[in-house]
Amino acid sequence: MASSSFNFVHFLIYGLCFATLVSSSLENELKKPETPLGAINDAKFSNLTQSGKQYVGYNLYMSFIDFIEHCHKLGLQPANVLTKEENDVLTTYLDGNFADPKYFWLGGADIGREGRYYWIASLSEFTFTSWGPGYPNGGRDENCATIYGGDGSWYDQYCTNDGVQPLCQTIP
Ligand SMILES: *[C@@H]1O[C@H](CO)[C@@H](O)[C@H](O)[C@H]1NC(C)=O
Ligand SMILES: [Ca+2]
Repeated sequence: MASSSFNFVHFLIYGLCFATLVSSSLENELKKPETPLGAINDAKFSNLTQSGKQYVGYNLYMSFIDFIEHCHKLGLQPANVLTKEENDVLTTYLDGNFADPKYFWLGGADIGREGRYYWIASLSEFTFTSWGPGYPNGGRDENCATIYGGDGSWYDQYCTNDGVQPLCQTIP
């Protein structure tokens, strides 16, 4: 009698310890420190634009939705290009620091409103553009914008294409 209640008390104590261990390791899992800004893959940043932001591209390949979340998780924004000066800074950076084919996602899409591209981070419509001749031309099939780092021209692309590199920016 004494022995079985002793065992029961042990059972309770072990159970409580186990539950505490599990819950504290779950808590550690949730409290993972945030990744420092852009700090993966030895990321190198572009020069500053006049508006005070820097672009950062990665030698990774992913779909548009994964790209948007990639930048967001790093505390950055998907890249937007608001002026010719920004496109020039960006193109110099991409051309000088990445190997071909260097197609990068821009943070813009015409999902939901065919033909009207907007920047994901601000929801504002494209004003400056640098579309390649004849682009965008993919209609309702191609709804996400890319930039070719070799010359700074833009192309619409299938948003699900997972062979495009992510391009983020610091928040100016
Ligand atoms: C910064 O600008 C200079 C002058 O245009 C250029 O030579 C250099 O490659 C740029 N640096 C980066 C990281 O793009
Ligand atoms: Ca489209």
